[in-house]
Amino acid sequence: MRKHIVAGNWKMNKTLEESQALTKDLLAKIPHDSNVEIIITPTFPNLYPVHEHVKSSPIGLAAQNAHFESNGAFTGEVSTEMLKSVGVSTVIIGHSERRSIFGENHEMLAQKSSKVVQDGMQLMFCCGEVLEDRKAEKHFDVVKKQLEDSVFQLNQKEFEMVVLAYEPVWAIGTGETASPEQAQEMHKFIRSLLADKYSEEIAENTSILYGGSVKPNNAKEIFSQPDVDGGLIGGASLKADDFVSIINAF
Ligand code: G2H
Repeated sequence: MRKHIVAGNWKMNKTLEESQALTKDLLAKIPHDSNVEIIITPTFPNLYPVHEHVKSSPIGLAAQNAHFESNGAFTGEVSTEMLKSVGVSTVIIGHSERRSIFGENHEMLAQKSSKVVQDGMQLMFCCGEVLEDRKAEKHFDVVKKQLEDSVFQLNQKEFEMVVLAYEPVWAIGTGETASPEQAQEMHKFIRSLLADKYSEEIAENTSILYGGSVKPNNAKEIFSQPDVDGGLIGGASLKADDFVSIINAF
């Protein structure tokens, strides 16, 4: 049985005080007996303070990025070892904002993916097409290539540490959501790629999350699709009530 996961991607939001306040609010409101894996992703400086709040709770901690080297002259970067030392167990790699704003290419994403899983962390790998690709009906090809050129470089054992997130770029922070049918169609396609590349077992066991303007009022419909195993939530993860109602949509 694959895991249901709801992950909040806080992006570049929340000061120390605000991060702690949101965490406390979440701890008071989340279901403590849920079968949904709940993850939050504060900014780097706020990971450890938030870890202090969530360490004995059902909330797991993720980082929004990591470098592929362990240490050295890489000004501004953070390694997986450092992240683990402050209580982080999951790393998001390949978010479209990292690709488009910070120029992360397939090669870097492949290196980062390897580093994360080789350090024993859960890798949350994002993929998704831009609007032009969808209009040109190239969205399946684009997503396939994104996976093949990076995260599919992992071997079968390493891939057991992977969670995928399909995030159509045209739906990110825009208020536009893929329809439940569009999400299901892509998730099913991704699962078929996993079966071809790895095995039926990997395909069956890998959680595939949907991301892109998931809100309390559309989460239930999206999560009800058979190949949608949860969500990567941006804007709506910044308010405890919204995030908790998305968790409760399962
Ligand atoms: C997509 C998503 C979270 P939002 O980036 O990764 O953000 O829910 O704000 O569209």
